[in-house]
Amino acid sequence: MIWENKIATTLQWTKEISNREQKEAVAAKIAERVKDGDVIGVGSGSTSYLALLAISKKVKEQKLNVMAIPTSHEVSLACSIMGLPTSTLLNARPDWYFDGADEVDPDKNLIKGRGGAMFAEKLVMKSAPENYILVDSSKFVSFLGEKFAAPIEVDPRAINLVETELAKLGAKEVQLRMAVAKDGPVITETGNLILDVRFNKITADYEKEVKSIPGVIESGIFINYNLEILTT
Ligand code: ABF
Repeated sequence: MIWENKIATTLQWTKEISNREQKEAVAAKIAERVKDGDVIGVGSGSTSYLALLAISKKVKEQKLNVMAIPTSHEVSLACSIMGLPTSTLLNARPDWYFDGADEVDPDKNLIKGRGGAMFAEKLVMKSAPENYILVDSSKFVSFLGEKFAAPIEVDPRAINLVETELAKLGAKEVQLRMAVAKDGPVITETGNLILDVRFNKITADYEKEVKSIPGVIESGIFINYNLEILTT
């Protein structure tokens, strides 16, 4: 029953995907890269979900032996529903990783974390020798922070300290991310809170300074990662 509900929820969610045609075209491109024996890190979000659908279809049709390393419980569940075996970074190393993004700047730096999974996404991305970021045309910006706030995962005990330190760094706006039902804050899979932070323009220095505040677990600012952007 739980499984049936989850599948129904997932199907409902996929009906609402923005720029779906573009995302499906990029998903098809990444599926072409899959080969027998691959261990693949799997990011979160709707583009990753469509990519996972395309990959699992190819895996079934060609009877390939592929292992996924998911970046969230939701992705683990999606892999399970699609019949893809999963592992973790403790037991396997990804040959390559794919994921979506919220913003991509001209130097291929990213803002990610709308789904709150940026900590696991960074872990898997950093562990993989090849990374592919799948984006539709709406994701390109001239500087990071142009459209989106930067998400920062924070230990709940540090929330006041981090907010004070962010203000010193020049944050324009800091918002505690709330659950969709607005009945409480979003709690990440590792039991932390998320602050969505607006700066005028996000730089590499901000990424380092934010990370150095005690209590910050990780940010959704991805600077200088070894990655390839796949788009339509
Ligand atoms: C995840 O998916 C997040 O890091 C990023 O915020 C988001 C992109 O979502 P979508 O593909 O639905 O636009 O990877």
